[in-house]
Amino acid sequence: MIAHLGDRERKFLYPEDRRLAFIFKPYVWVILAVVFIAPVTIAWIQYLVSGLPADPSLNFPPEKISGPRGFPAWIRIAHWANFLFLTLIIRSGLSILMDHPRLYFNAGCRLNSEWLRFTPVKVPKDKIWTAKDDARYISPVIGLPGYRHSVGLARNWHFLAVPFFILNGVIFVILLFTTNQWERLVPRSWQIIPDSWKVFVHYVTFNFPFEPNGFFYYNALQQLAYFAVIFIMAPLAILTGLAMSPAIDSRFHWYPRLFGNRQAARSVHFLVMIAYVAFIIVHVTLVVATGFSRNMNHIIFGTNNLSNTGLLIGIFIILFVTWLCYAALWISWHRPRSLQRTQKGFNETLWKHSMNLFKPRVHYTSKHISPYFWPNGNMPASDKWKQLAATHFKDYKLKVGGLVENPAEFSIDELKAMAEEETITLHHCIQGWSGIAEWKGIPLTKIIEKVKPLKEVQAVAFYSFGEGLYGGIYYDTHSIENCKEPGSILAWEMNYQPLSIIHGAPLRLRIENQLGYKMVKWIESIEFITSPKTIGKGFGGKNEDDEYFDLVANI
Ligand SMILES: Nc1nc2c(c(=O)[nH]1)N[C@H]1C(S)=C(S)[C@@H](COP(=O)(O)O)O[C@H]1N2
Ligand SMILES: [Mo]
Repeated sequence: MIAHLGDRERKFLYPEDRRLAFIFKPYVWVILAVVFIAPVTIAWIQYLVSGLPADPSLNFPPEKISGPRGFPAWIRIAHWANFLFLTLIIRSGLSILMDHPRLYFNAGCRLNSEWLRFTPVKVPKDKIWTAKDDARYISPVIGLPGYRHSVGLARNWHFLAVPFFILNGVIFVILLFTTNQWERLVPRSWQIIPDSWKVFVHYVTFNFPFEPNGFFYYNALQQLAYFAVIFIMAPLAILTGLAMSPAIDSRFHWYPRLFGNRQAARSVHFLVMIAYVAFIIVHVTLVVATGFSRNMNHIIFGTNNLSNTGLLIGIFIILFVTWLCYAALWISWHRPRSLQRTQKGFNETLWKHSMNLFKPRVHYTSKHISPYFWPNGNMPASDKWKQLAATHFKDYKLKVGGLVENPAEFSIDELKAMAEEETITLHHCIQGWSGIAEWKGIPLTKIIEKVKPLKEVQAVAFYSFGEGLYGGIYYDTHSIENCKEPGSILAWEMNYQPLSIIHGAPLRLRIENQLGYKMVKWIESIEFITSPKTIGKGFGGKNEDDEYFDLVANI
């Protein structure tokens, strides 16, 4: 799939070290034991001591059951649409996950505090280890689009599929409650809990319970599982997903805290994915084991008979979705720009009429500052920058030009004399990590007032001394409105210390309602422009150009 790319890209996407790992913190093993082994053990003890509990399904012979019979077309369509969207969402989610293959419960991603890592690598202490170095490879058979550091493409798929997944779910739930179909899914008495336990004891002791015909009703555990998938897991997946967005954190600061913080939300988002995968495995196994042909007729034709046609069509649908997965992979690597633009087409409009109507604000205090802050990006290698760094940037001048009335150059001392603003914010890296830091620097509005951009200026480009991942000067652009937001500063200070070399000395950008890749480090110059289309490859920044990062950078 990536054979047509350049050497440099291929080496990065398909590295020699492609190992994955699953390394839990010891306490996680204890929790896993309690959550999984304990119920099974208790069920076995109950079985051995007092025998098999009565099967609750036998209390409800089908002729006594009122309520829906069979599955109308809208349920069958929603079921298979959901299959497609979940496939896209889970596979692209795995690619996103591998770009920062560690899961935490603390907002700052403290070193060695991850409860689970998918990489065999321990962060080395004796050299700079950036978040990009840390990204892992995942096979394109499992991830979409797979390989290593394909987070940009993966997010495009994720955010393209999510609105459709939600729409499908909303239509499904509305129809569920405007018909009598909800009666089959929604438990109406707490009796469901002890009944589910009894069914569970049957399953785990390999005494298969009486199998109700799903056309009429489900057994208690099955009902509970379907209920949880629709009314607990799906909402939780959506809500934790939203909690990771910089646009939401900077506007509704209370929101990510519902889950603890951004990283806890990310961990829960992952756990919901695991629950989905576990559900799918059990669901498919039982569909196969309990009358495959009949079950497939239920969900394909809405009929209740033993013909094999439903099964054949079901297999055809599964093959078709597999083919779509392959097509998605091909599009990712051969038509990445169409993908990037389609995603933008949907989500920019959605965002414009929702999130962007609210004002972003800055909210953290010094007690939230993270002890560790992952670094990212390639350090500048030019002699010019090295010479400036050697003399602590005393000869450095920030060049500001482009479409302005008064092009100007400023030394750091001159900037410091003009104005300063301090912020404490949560940094949202697209790769998944975050960190809270204090920043101090000059508000961009002050520079804008000094140089007086011309009327036609819509955007501002920030150029770095450093290069992008695949070479060429690192740059990014912002709308002029975003540059005027409170907290939009060129920072020379981080956590009350002069900005360190690795975090972007002498100056770096902070624009807080955006993802981290928009915050150019090691800034050499600023240019006022009419449109981002006029520079680089025209997509708004180095990462958007070369790594297909989101064109809507605040999701
Ligand atoms: N010049 C330059 N600036 C850059 C990058 C880069 O690669 N080069 N990476 C960006 C990304 S992806 C992130 S997440 C932040 C990381 O900032 P930090 O290194 O201070 O954590 O810097 C941004 N600025
Ligand atoms: Mo990033």
